[in-house]
Amino acid sequence: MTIVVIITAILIIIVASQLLKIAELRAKSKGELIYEVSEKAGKTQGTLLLTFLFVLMGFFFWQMYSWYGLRLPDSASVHGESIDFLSDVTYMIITPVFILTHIVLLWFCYKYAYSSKRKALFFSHSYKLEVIWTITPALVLTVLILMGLTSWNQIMTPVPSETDHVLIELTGQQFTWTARYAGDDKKLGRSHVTLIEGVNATGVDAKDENAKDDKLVKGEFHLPVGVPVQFVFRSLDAIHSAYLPHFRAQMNCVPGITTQFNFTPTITTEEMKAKTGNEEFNYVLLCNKICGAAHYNMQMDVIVESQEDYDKWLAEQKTFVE
Ligand SMILES: [Cu+2]
Repeated sequence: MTIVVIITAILIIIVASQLLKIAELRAKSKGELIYEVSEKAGKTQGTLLLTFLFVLMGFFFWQMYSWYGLRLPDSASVHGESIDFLSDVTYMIITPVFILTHIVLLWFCYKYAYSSKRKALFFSHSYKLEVIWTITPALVLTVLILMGLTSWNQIMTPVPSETDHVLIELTGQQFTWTARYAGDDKKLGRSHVTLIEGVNATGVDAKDENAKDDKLVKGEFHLPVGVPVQFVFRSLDAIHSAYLPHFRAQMNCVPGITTQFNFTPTITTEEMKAKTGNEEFNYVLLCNKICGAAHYNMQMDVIVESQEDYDKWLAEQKTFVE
């Protein structure tokens, strides 16, 4: 069947090109100039491009209007505000540029469509113009990239160990997440894939002193509001990506190495429910790397709550070694 379709397509192309040749020969024999663009053809193309401008702009504004409400709610982390600010600034710059350049591009196609009454201006180059359109985007991009790098450095610097913080390891595997809390010693015990056995699904070394008070959690994990959370990421199989959209955080989980990220939650789950007017609202940890058949279902709920509620919840969780 596939071969028949391919052969048919090839035959159609051959027939079309032969028909075109016949038309050219016919025109030539009548003394017509075959490669000359007629004024009518130019006008038609110009009108089509102008129509496309209206369709494009119509669709652009329509999607801005109808999909605006689908954006994420306000950032629920400290650094997320600077990411949102960067995103807003970028959109404020590129949106007018997009609209203006497309209006000019497509309007000119219509306005200056070929006319035998007009001669095109020969214009080889202008240093002044070249300098303007090189320097302007370069300056804008430099400012945007410098702003981005500053935010990136703030975000990626690990929380200093002397600062009061929560240390959590997130391990991804097809198709589930496991969270491990460092416990009272604030240190995660050693872990290795070769130690995976039975309930020890992430390969924590039970003999390591630091592992004794570690707590493994599935399904949902809790965070105290206003306290920096240092995350360490691992993967047991494919590459996964820990994505916490409401906190504007994402980091790849790569087998064989650990990666890290930290953020400070600013809004509790209850406050966010009130803010969004959605009683069902829940922060989520998702996998954002297509890692296999059940990738879409690889998620964990995140509960942000007061320090007291968090302490109470954590106390109820069992330590790794009992
Ligand atoms: Cu995954």
